Amino acid sequence: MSYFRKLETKLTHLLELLDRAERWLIVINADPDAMASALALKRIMIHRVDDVAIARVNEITRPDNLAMARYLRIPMVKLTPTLAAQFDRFAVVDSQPHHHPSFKDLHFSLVIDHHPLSEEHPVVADFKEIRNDYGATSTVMTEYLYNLGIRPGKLLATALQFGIKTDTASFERAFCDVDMRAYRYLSKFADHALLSRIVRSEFRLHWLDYFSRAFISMHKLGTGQYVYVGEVENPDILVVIADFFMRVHEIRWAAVCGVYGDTIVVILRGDGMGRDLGRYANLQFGDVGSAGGHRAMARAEIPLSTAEGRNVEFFIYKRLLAPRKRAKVKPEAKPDAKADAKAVDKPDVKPDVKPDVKPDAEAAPQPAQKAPVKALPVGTAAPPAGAPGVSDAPVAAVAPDAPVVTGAK
Ligand SMILES: [Mn+2]
Repeated sequence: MSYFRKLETKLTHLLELLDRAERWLIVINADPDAMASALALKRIMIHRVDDVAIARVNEITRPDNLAMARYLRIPMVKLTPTLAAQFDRFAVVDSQPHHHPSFKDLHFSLVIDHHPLSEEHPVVADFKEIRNDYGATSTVMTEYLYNLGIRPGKLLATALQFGIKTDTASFERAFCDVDMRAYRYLSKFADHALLSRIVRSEFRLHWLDYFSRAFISMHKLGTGQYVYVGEVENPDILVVIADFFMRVHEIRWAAVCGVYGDTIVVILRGDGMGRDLGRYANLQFGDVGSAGGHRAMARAEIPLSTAEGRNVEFFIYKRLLAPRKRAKVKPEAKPDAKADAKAVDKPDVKPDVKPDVKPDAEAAPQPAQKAPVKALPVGTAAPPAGAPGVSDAPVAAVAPDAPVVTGAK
């Protein structure tokens, strides 16, 4: 039985490119699919070239990605010009040369990816394989290993499984038949306990400060919950908390609010079946900031000055409760200002991933008019800056593998 397509010609071309006198550097924007694909390519190259190493252009901060790198012993160094100067040839997997500014200075001889090709940035390389129809580059790499007769070791097989699992969101996102076949094939060699250990590395210790703040400032809003976290060093933690609340059976949707610098950020997550959160966000906040998104995930960003010194927790709570009609929304409201919030919020979201918005004629928002306005419990005001959990560390840019909280203590 053959699991995969026959790749003889393709792989002959690949092997012809590998010269025993040359040193190769595999460059990645490290996420699970990229790390696994790099590991597989390294395995293919290792006895065929003088040396091969993996370099990443980003910091890894997501706990599951850190766990993957640690438990699967993925050897990686940070890409620097000094490092690059020590290599003769460059490969990039799970990305294309125009995807990251750090790739720009390198000439890539090999590109293997599954993101859509861009007309503006055609990929030029001695060897290229762009499988837009595949859910993961790890699938392509599994086909290569299979065709080359290389049986993946335990760590490599586990890495490739995690790459496929992540990029297809455990086969809940777009995937094709061969992704599934590759996953099944790899499961013969992978370590299942190790995989679940990685999958279950979901949180980081210093995030728990934010969780404890969230748990003491929960306010029921109909079938949902409004949660106030206070000042955050990175708004991505709000996404982590909102996703966490969506795992609670009784909670149909959650609005998680925090203050990031001089901006109030509200992250909304829902089960996709109830209210349209993108429209809700726009109705409640479109007049004072940028607000919008999809049915199940939305975001609002409001200048802190809008609260005019009022208690931010209560200010947002009242806004979430207020019945609003579309007519009241000012025309300058930007409904889709953050429609691509997903690209910021979610890990591993690639250009080929379609938003999970389902057309729904009954998408009319249902502002929570009926929920009674309750006085907020005492002691739920925003913790002052410098309070436990509010790090003084400089705020780092959002890492490509967001959601993350960087500048960890
Ligand atoms: Mn990928």
